[in-house]
Amino acid sequence: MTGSGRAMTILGVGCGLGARDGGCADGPRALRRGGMGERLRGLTEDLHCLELQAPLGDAQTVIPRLADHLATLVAKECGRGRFPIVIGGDHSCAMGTWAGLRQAHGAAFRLIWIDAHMDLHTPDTSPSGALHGMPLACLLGLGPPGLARHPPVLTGTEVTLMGVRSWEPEEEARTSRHGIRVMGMAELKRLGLAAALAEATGPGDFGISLDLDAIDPADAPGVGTPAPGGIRADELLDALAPLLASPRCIGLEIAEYNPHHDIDQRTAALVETIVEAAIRSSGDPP
Ligand code: Z70
Ligand code: MN
Ligand code: MN
Ligand code: MN
Repeated sequence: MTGSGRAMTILGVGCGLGARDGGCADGPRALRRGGMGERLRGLTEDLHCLELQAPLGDAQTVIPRLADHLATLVAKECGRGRFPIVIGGDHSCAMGTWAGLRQAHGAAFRLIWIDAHMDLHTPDTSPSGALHGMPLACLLGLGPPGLARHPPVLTGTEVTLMGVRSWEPEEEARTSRHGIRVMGMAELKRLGLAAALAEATGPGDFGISLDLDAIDPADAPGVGTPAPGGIRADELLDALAPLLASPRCIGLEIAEYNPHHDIDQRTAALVETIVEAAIRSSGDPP
């Protein structure tokens, strides 16, 4: 099958400064060396691939600048009518991805944040200080200057957290305070993933931010912080594919791929399959 209607740009973000295990900085490069780009180009006539590499420096300096750079690039690609797929790197890339989409996208959109964690810390509540535990808070306008997005990119009621199973009390308090819908593993099992996703997207435009640690470590071992009891990969793919096909889907982010922990390229293959689903399903121009 060739010839997709939707022009796409993959933006790799080689940065692991937001994580305690920085190995996800090598994620985009490992995927490129594994030949993902060439195979995907066989599926579509219009795929661009860009790669950002974090400069040397400390997380507090580099990550805000990288986020601004990524936001500019994402906004530019969207402005050209291209569908952005951001591949991390640690999940702090989300500060840039969704700021860029907010900049470029006229209408409101909902964000589905699929993650074992809530990523709702600010420096004063974080147990680790790791910036990949903070991107959702920053998008809501919380956190220090340079990291908090002003004006906020999203309000809590536009966000659904899905697959969470590891959090700190301050983060849970923020979900209530900001009206963030939380769907833990038990609720996903009860509703079924497809129904849960349909509820999370609502009737309008939406984006998807997938932290690979949301997936069960048996299916996605290549992450820095594996959390047992996650979403099975085949269920996620089945439920996600029709969403990625929708013209209401405005962007996709896949974060935390850490090639140093991968087993038999299992996680790399999964990333490729998800991107492939986005490409294959973009059949008809909107
Ligand atoms: C914890 C913290 C986190 C990913 C770990 C963990 C956050 N809530 N996120 N691994 N991907 O330290 O903020
Ligand atoms: Mn082109
Ligand atoms: Mn996570
Ligand atoms: Mn995350």
